[in-house]
Amino acid sequence: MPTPVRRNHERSTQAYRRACRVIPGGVNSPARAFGGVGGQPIFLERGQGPYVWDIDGHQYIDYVGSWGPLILGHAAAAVVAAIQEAVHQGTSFGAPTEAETELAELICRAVPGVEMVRLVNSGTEAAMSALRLARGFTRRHRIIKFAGCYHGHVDSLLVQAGSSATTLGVPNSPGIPPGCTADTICLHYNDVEALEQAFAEHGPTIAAVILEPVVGNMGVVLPTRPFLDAVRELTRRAGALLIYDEVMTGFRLAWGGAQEYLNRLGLQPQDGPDLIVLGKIIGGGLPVGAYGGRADIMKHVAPVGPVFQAGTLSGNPLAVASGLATLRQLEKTRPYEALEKLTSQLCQGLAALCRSVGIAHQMQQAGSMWTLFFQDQPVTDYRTALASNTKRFARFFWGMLERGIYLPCSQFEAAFVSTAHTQREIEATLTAAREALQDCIQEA
Ligand code: KE4
Repeated sequence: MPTPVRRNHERSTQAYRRACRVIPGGVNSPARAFGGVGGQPIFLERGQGPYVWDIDGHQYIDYVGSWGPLILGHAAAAVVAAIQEAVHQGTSFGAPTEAETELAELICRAVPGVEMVRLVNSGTEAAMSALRLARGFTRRHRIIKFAGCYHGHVDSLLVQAGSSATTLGVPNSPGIPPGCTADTICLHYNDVEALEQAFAEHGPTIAAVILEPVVGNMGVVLPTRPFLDAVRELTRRAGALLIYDEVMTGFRLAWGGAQEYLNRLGLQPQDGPDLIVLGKIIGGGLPVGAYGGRADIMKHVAPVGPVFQAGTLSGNPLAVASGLATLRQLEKTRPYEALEKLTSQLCQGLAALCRSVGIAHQMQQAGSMWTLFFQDQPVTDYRTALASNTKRFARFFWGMLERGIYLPCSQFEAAFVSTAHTQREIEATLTAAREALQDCIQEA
């Protein structure tokens, strides 16, 4: 099989060396550091539709989409126009604007269970604020999270991947005092028994359970119905709050996010979460996060209530204009069925190619999110995710990159299809994958 002429990444190499002198690891987020695939990150300089170009002039079909925000593709006309119009009015005032209310109203209209919402600047800030609100509202301290779910770099959530037993959190980063994680219980996703045990032991002290309702951060993993039923029933019974972290899935899986998507699959319990965390797509590529939910809970947030949270640039007009333009386009076009269909074509094609060369694989998809796990068992939690052949993933990643396909640089991430991707990009991706998978066999 022809292996591609290795692309020249000379300018990226120079840029990386220069960046490393002044930025830790040369990147402003470790997710971009290529740690999971080896080598050095390539530096990008332009995006248009489903494509990005690196500083050595190479073009790629992009399945990262800035890690989820760019559901409309790069430099979508409506988004660019909205930002251009807004920027001439000024970038930020530190005062309320009507556009923020319009974005909040749209989110309340779209996301089931959101009666009020507060805009912030990132998914991390939204998750951190939602946890503080849950603790303030319930006057309890304990939080339950699940290994493999990521909610941003919140001190209290950076805990070891728990064993199946109820493991009180141990920080998994220096700089986090043990006290920050002492009230965090880390369980395995889809593990109903461990959840029941945790509530049996700690129920009256649990403020909230937070989870990704469809996981993207260990690769794409779907919940089971019994798991979501247990999460909802146990929190309700114990007087704890249920928080859906939809930073990745909000406006990604459906107009109503994961709740609507899971409902269609018969996986969403009748009663939804009490609070929802949002980010990524609601900023359309500019920094916007949000948390919202029941009005009686949200009214505990300052200045109405005692739970403090603030932010200089929260809801700034530029980011809100970008988010509003994105969501209005999604509301108008409702591209979700078409997105899922195109993504299924890609996923089925990749799975067929793996079968044709005899590579163990698990193709896991939710809407326009997908992960090709290199292993032979379904991935249902962090333990099974970690059983994947990450060396083979790295080989596949580089084989695809050299053939002009830009995938997330980790086996434990979701890839994304945008509304800018067409049949053409899917076919080109499958052509590249046919050769890249052959390389994987030779390198096994
Ligand atoms: P940010 O603070 O990065 O905006 O959002 C944190 C966050 C919260 N919740 C979920 C479900 C998320 O996926 C994220 C961020 N996702 C990662 C990618 N898996 C962002 C990439 C990065 O950290 O650079």
